[in-house]
Amino acid sequence: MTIDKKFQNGTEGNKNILLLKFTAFKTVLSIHYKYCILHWHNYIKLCSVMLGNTYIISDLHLSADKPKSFELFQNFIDFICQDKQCHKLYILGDFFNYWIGDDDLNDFNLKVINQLQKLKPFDIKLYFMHGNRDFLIGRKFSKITGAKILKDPHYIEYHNKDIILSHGDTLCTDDKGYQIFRIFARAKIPQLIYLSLTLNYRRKLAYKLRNKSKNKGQRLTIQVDVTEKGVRRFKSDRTILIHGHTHKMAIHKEGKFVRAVLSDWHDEGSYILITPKNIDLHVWPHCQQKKLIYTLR
Ligand SMILES: [Mn+2]
Repeated sequence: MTIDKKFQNGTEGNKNILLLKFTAFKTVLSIHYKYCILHWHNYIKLCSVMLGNTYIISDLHLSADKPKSFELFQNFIDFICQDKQCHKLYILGDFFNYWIGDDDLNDFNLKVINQLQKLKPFDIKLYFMHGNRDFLIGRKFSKITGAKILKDPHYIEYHNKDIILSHGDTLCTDDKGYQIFRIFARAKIPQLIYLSLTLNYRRKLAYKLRNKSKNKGQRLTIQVDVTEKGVRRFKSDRTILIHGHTHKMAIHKEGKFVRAVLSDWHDEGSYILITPKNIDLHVWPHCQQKKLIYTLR
């Protein structure tokens, strides 16, 4: 009898422990579920950054007359395709040296598009932001490459920080002539008028503009930089601003506010790698002396 009672008490106790474990598990599951329902937007955003490696590049200025930049880009695409953790690539504008419309599918542009198409089989999502040279990239390009076109600025949640992505041209507020041109060039009606011109005529116009900016090039790289006024609205202890445009690769720190600037791509380029643990700025191609330039976190 006594043994039976003990045995019964034992199974009763086990049952209670099991019940307790089940209740605890149910509570955790319900809190998790409620969090997902209430904050699903943030939750997905947070998970998406924390799940793998995110690469950010800018200002490649790809064009048929600069084979070196294309070669660097081609090698970079192969490199990120080999990274099994890579799940996102962000291109922050001025990817092409000029883009006169999605209907300009010349041999060089198709070659670049082919490189971007290599990402899909590796499940690498592609995000694209307009620069001041390729703001006419539109739906057709997006459809062919699978790139999602982002608004400038774009926010990514990262641990307890916000990563802000921007091309960087809007931060250069002292470049007043360009800021006025930007408002005009980004308006729908001027764009529709320009895109209604023949491809040949648009090519001629682009050629003229390119020659003009080549002559101004030296002056622009020295004098145009972001201003305090341009950056002020993004400044906070919990933000990391990442941009290109000025081509002045650096990491600027002001208290806890960080501004990372990507270089352009000529003889070498640069990229930012966001992993679940770190944010690093690298030169590309990798070389022993400049293996890792900065770590943000
Ligand atoms: Mn630019």
